[in-house]
Amino acid sequence: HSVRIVGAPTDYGANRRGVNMGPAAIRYADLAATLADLGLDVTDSGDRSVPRAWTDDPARADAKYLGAVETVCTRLADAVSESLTAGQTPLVLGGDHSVATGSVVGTARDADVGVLWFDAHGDLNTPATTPSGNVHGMALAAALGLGEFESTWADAGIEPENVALVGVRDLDSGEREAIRDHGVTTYSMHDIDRRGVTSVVDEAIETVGGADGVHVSFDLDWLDPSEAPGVGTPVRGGATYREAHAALERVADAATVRSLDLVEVNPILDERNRTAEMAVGLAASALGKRIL
Ligand code: DIR
Ligand code: MN
Ligand code: MN
Ligand code: MN
Repeated sequence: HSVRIVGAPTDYGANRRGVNMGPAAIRYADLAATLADLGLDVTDSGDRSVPRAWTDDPARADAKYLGAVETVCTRLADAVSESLTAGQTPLVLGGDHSVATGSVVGTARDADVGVLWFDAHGDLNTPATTPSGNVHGMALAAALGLGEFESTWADAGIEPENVALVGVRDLDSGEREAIRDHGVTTYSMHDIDRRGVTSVVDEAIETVGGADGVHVSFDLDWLDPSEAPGVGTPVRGGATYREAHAALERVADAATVRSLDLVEVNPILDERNRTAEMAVGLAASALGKRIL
């Protein structure tokens, strides 16, 4: 089994500078060696180039740096698709979560895929509903072609019934409406409390389908901030270390992981790179590491 690391060092989708250093931090946490120890054949394709947009032009308060985000996503979609054509599972390192629109577009090209979105947040805002103007809070809406994203990404090939949000605990009112209106399967932390994470993940996998496998988009802020402090928008009450590993071990067992994002690691906000180290351990679980 082969894996291709694909860096996407951008922070245009987030209000916190520093998340663009996420790919470097995750590499320094020994990603490649850790995966090679599992017997995986690992290639690192380096980082996608990111435009140098020091000013947002044309400035849009309701979708900051949208042009730069779309450029990165277009490049990333091609890199993800090329990796799959070469028989290598793309492992995308963010960068803020806006890059996931590119990952989903690339992985769903000429394929039937389900999407599992592990996040404290819904990432279902559009420019019309966003409270922040940050495009990382719109990444899933963009991949679904909702609102004004109909004109950019509507042909991504992902429908709401192919998507499950897992473990959300901070939704904006426009996101609740999007979930209701489009029927996006959503499991909150409350569901995980009641049913246990493996039962929730099993159901999510069944729900999203995907004859060609699932795309796993993993925002490190899904974890509790006590486990993963190096993120821009921490929310209390997140997954424990063990819940996160159990979730991804279950994904590795019960689904085919076609592609994987690890996003929102911000080394400036981190403690001695522990959030990047967490990301590396979780990548190993998602790609087949077993305790025995
Ligand atoms: C918030 C935060 N819902 C927004 N979203 C984040 O700005 O749209 N997503 N942080 O990961
Ligand atoms: Mn996110
Ligand atoms: Mn998030
Ligand atoms: Mn498709």
